[in-house]
Amino acid sequence: MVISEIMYKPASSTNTNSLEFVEIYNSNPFYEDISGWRLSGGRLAVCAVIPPEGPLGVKVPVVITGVGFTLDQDTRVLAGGVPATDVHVITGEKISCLFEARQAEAVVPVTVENRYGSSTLEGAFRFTVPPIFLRGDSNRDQVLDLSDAVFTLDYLFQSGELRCADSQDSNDDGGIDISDPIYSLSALFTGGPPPPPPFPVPGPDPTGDSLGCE
Ligand SMILES: [Ca+2]
Ligand SMILES: [Ca+2]
Ligand SMILES: [Ca+2]
Repeated sequence: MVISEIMYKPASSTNTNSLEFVEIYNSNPFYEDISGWRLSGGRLAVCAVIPPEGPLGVKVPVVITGVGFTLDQDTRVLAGGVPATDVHVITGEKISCLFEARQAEAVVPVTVENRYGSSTLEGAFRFTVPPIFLRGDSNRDQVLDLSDAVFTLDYLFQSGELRCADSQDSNDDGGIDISDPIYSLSALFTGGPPPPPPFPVPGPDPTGDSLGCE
């Protein structure tokens, strides 16, 4: 016996043929009794939220891992009861989304809902007071100068130390690479644009990302 086709939730149509159906093919030269057979839904479970914490006051991009994830239009994600936005089901085991900005520290459960039901992971995500830093100030002496670009180059190419990933992300694109010291050098010496906030005054990162700052 082979299930050769499944039409699940066909697009609505005036055509009377737009029905849900399962096509079963029996290549055996005898009848098969399928009474009592059952197609069951998948199992839905939330396993983890990555990263497990993020700052207050900004939308936080996260990836949720688990099993039984289905389709974007079928999926709702809640962080502490608040619907997440930008929900994309990447695979059956991975969802990306944005948690809405929060104003108070909290540890919240994260829930995924879809056609299989609902699964909640308690204590899945922590909203914390965001770290304060000065963008571009890689060595954390509260000033942006040549030594910061050198510090980041050292980190990238000489196994140098990482003090605050957020501050080393000079161009605020959510990653640390060669473009960051180049951005700082350009701002310092060739009239390039200054680093995005927080600069020139220390503050929290206004754009959520997976970088952190101890
Ligand atoms: Ca510095
Ligand atoms: Ca960067
Ligand atoms: Ca950022």
